[in-house]
Formats: sequence, structure tokens, C-alpha cells
Amino acid sequence: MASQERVIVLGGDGFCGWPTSLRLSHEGCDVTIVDNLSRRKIDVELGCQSLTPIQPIERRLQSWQQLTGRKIDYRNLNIAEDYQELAQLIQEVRPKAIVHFAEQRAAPYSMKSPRHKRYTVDNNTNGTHNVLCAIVESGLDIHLVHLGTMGVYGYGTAGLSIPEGYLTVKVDVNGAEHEIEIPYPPHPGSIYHMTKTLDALLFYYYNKNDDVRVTDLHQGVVWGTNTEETLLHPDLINRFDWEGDYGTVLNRFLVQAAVGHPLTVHGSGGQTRAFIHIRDTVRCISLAIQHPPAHKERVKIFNQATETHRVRNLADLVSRLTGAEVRYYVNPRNEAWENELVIHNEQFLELGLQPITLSDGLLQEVIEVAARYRDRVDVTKIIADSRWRADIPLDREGKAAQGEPVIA
Ligand code: NAD
Ligand code: USQ
Repeated sequence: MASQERVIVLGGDGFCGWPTSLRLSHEGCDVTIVDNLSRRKIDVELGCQSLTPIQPIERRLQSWQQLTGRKIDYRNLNIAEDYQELAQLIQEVRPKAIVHFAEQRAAPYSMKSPRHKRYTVDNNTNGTHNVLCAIVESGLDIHLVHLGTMGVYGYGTAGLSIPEGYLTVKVDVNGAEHEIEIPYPPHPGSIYHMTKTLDALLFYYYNKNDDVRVTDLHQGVVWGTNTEETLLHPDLINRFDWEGDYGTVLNRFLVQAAVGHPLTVHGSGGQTRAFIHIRDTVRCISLAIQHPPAHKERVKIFNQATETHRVRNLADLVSRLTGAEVRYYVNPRNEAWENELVIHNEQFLELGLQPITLSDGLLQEVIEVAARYRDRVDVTKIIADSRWRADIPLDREGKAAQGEPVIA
């Protein structure tokens, strides 16, 4: 990364945004974080806290400066509401790139109630639109790097290897066969995932109409917690979600094992998902900033995931490593009982990413972090109680038999 490049990181206080901000600063960028701290407020709403004791943003930034001599600026703005302030900030900073993490990112939280559904759509869609609109208003040549999700594709339901954003299809025009590339058909599985498909349409439009250069990173489930930079000092520790709404599956299983809770497999555990370690997340974002699309190039889409795993296999792996009991729960979600998932991810590999995988020993690191902070876990908040439909029974005991769907 060329030094002194200015980058704005929207959502830079969050799980992916914080280590990314540190990495970009370490690489020599002048980083400005924008975050309204909504994620910290949602912790209060849910009565939970990060497994790891995260420090207030001011202290995080002060420690980073003391340790490295590098200053990161911070603005508390709601990008979905404070349009004028956001537009002014962009004019002031004149960034080369904006990295956009600032969305409500939990599928279960987005399905909790009408209020949560509406908040997720308002926050995510308005936020993304405001950023695009402010980039155009600024008249500056800014590359927008957005964190999307593998979930926009619907996890391999078509039975093919999922391409990086665009699908080649054959169409019959007056008896002659033509090959065209279309955006992969959206197939979201929650209100949250749906907002990412709406984002994609906003990117398509602003790219076509205003030539805004956009990279959309279709990221898989992130696991792990530490990066090289967050390990420098306890004040820089990254957040670690484990409860029923925000905790993602592998990190949750590792925390459950640490506190002696059965591993909460939803349904048969036949769901296959794509995964990436947080250290690869920060590497990928740095690579994406260094390789922007050209002018007039369509939205560049990367599949930001390094391997795929079936949920019950992850549970078995964690059980083998820790001795935890694996238990099958009624799936609170409306999702395929079993699915295969094969993905293309060559673009980042061609740019030099050397993927971290589950076999690289970093599971042990997460097991140690979970053991160190297990006293901060409220076990009553472990079960996911957000249901996709009112007719799905809430299962707090985990008595669902594997192979017997409770809801078809
Ligand atoms: P997070 O909730 O930890 O971080 C998001 C940050 O954005 C929070 O600090 C929050 O306060 C801030 N924010 C939200 N709305 C805002 C607004 N309107 N204005 C200003 N700040 C706002 O989430 P994360 O895990 O870091 O995820 C970041 C992005 O990566 C999300 O867009 C998510 O969809 C995507 N992603 C995450 C994962 C994962 O497993 N964590 C996987 C794939 C994609
Ligand atoms: N699951 C369990 N038990 C649990 C938790 C989850 O069996 O205790 C299952 C879920 O039912 C689902 C799978 O594990 O089938 C993944 O769930 P998750 O909570 O780990 O991930 P998800 O809801 O898909 O969302 C996460 C992030 C989101 C991101 C997405 C990437 O929260 O921001 O977009 O991963 S992806 O899954 O590729 O769409």
C-alpha cells in the first residue's frame, strides 16, 4: 500500500472494521474511522457483551498512536441519517478509497421483530445509498470497497460452482443461441441478507450512471478474533460475538465448548457455508484497495472466502478437540436442511492471498481466547431465540433428532 493514502473506514469500530483499520494504518494509510457505535448499543439492548473486553474507541485509538506513532481519526456519524456530515467529511478527507462495513450484519437480529426488520433495511439501504450519493456529490474519484456476503447467492441451491458475481447463461434469440453474463440471481435467506442484494442493485446503478468504481466483497462467515495488530496490546483487542444473534457458528461452538454448553447445531447441521479467518479478511481488503476496478469497468465482485464446511462437521471437529457434547436443536431459521456448496475464489488467490484454513492451528488460539474470557459469558444468552417464522417452535433443550426436520 502506498503510504499517506487516505482511506475512510465506515464501521471501523466493528469486528471486521477495527482490525482492518489497524492494518491499513500499519501499511501507511491515513485512516479515518466513521462509526455511530450502534453495535455497542445493540450489546446493551441484548444484555450481552463481547467475549473479549473491548476498550472504548477513544482509548483504542490513543493506544494505537502511543504504540505506533500513527494517528487514526474518528468521527461519530450515522451514515444512514447524517448525510450532510458524511458528504462534508468526504470533501474534507478526499480519500482514495472508502471501505464500507457500516451495516447491521446479523441475520437473526434482522428477523427478531418488525422493528428489527425495519431497522436493518433502513440502516443498511439508506447507509449504502448515502455513501454512493455523497461520492458522486463530492466529484472525487473514490473507490468504494463494500463488505457483502456469500449469502446473496443462496448457498449453492442451483448445484453449480458459484462464480464471482457474474453468471454466464445461454439465451435463445429467434432460434440462435447467445451467451451473456448476468449478475448472479439473488437468493437471500434473511432480511439482513436481502439488504445486501439491495446494495448490489445500488452499486450496479451508480456504477452505470456515474462511473463510481465499486468492489463488492462477497464474504463468507468470519472466524477467529486476533490479527497481528490487535495482538500488539490488550487495549487493541478485537470484539468477539458469541450470543444467539451476533455470534457466528464456529466462534460460537468454540465458546460453547469453553463454558460447558452443548454445541448448538441447528436442524441436521447439513448446512454448508463458506468461511474465512479474520486475518484473511484484513488481507483481502488491503488487496482489494490496491487493485481497484478501472473506470467504466462494471462492479468488481470477489468471493471472499477460503474454504467451505458443513455445520455438523464443524461441531464434530470442535467436539473432538474439546470433548464438548454435540446437540441438535430445532432450526430457528428457514433454510435448506442440507446443501452442497462449491465456490470460485480464484481472484484473491491470483492476487497473492495465501489462505488460512482450519488446519493451520488457529482454532487452538480461539480455544485459548474462549477459555481466558469464559467468565464474561452469560449462558442464558447462548440459545438463538430469533425465529424466521412464528410457527417455528423455540427449542431451548436441544432435543431435535438429527434427520427429522421439525419444519419442512
Ligand atoms: P459489526 O457489527 O461488528 O460492525 C459493523 C460496524 O458498523 C459497527 O461498529 C457499527 O457500530 C457500525 N455501524 C452500523 N451501522 C452504522 C451506521 N448507520 N452508521 C455508522 N456506523 C454504523 O459487523 P462485522 O462483523 O464487522 O461486519 C462488517 C461487515 O462485514 C458487515 O457489512 C457484514 O455484513 C460483513 N460481513 C461480516 C461477516 C462476519 O462473519 N462478521 C461475514 C460476511 C460479511
Ligand atoms: N448455525 C448453527 N448453530 C449455531 C449458529 C448457527 O447450526 O449456533 C448455523 C445456521 O443455522 C446457519 C449457519 O450455521 O446455517 C451459519 O450461521 P452463522 O450465524 O454463522 O452465519 P450467518 O447467519 O450466515 O451470518 C454470518 C454473518 C453475516 C455474513 C454471513 C456470511 O453474521 O454478516 O453475511 O455470515 S454467509 O453465511 O456466507 O452468508
